[in-house]
Amino acid sequence: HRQHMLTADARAAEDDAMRRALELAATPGVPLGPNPRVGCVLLADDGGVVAEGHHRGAGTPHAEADALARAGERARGTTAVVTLEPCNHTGRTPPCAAALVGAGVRRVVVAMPDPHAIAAGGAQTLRAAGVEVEVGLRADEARALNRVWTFAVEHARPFVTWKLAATLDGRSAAADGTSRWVSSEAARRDTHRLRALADTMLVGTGTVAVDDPWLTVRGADGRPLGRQPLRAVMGERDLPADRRVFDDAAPTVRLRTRDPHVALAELYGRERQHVFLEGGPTLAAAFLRAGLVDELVAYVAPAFLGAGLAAVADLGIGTIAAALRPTVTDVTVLPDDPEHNVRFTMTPT
Ligand code: AOF
Ligand code: ZN
Repeated sequence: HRQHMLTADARAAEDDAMRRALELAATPGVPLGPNPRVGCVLLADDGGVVAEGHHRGAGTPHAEADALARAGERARGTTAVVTLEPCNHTGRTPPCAAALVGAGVRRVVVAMPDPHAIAAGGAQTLRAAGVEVEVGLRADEARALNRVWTFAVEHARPFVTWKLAATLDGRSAAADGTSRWVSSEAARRDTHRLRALADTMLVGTGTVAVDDPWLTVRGADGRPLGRQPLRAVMGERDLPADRRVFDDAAPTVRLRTRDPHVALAELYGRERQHVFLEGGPTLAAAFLRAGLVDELVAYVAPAFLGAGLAAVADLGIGTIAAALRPTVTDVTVLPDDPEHNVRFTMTPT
């Protein structure tokens, strides 16, 4: 297909529109998952904005459909600038590629291709209908915007964040099993902020038996806040029904397996995309050994126990050269924390 020669002005207008579409996609309040965040801007020939749209969560119109509805007849002859390749499938809503063709859109500029096999193929459908398509404008920003969704779809499993809290000697609980106050209040607040970004809390049966955590997202007053992530308890051992994870503050599933691959496959089947792994040491070691930790968040408290439970169980490492050394992407001394806890954010290498 012959592409129009774009003038420098037209190119600049499309780039501005893509920046705006990324901004629209990130509109606060749009629920995270299972759908990606997507934005769309329709441009007239003179570079003026005809309409804007964005996606507002699973089951609601896609960004393109939202923009087309706002534009009405004025969509004819426009250039659609979209952060994700228009979908080609009938899912919870009709296919956007066909809608763009039907509305008479002349050109489509896309940031990133759709990694979702069932939805992909929109660019091809558009080209076959005579619409010009360009893919790749600000692709990195679009991927970053939907970092977790993109990862989950590309790997057909949820992204896994392992969170640990430990003393300077790497202990997560004292010899008597008490672990509540290893990290500071500031660190625990920060943990709740991160929990709220995930859609699943994952722990082993051991943690439920011993620590009896709620695994809910709570505010400063200790009350559960807003949308609660799914609680998943992995392992074969039976648990007493009176454990806190079985209360009605949030849904809970049992994953009766010891294999992290199997557990993640089951969670992906339930449209889970971001697992927050919160313990204990056996489960953490199993995920690390399986290469199924994608991000590590470690809260380190300036305290010593000298005995007690290690943050992670045996990894089969016998010599210093074999140490696991994740890449540190951020180190923060938690602000306003009289206990000076430090948060490391890391990615495995
Ligand atoms: C969205 N919003 O703006 C675009 C999406 O079954 P559905 O209708 O919920 O479709 C979900 C898929 O559609 C999604 O995973 C992605 O591949 C594609 N495009 N999805 O939720 C949008 N453009
Ligand atoms: Zn769509």
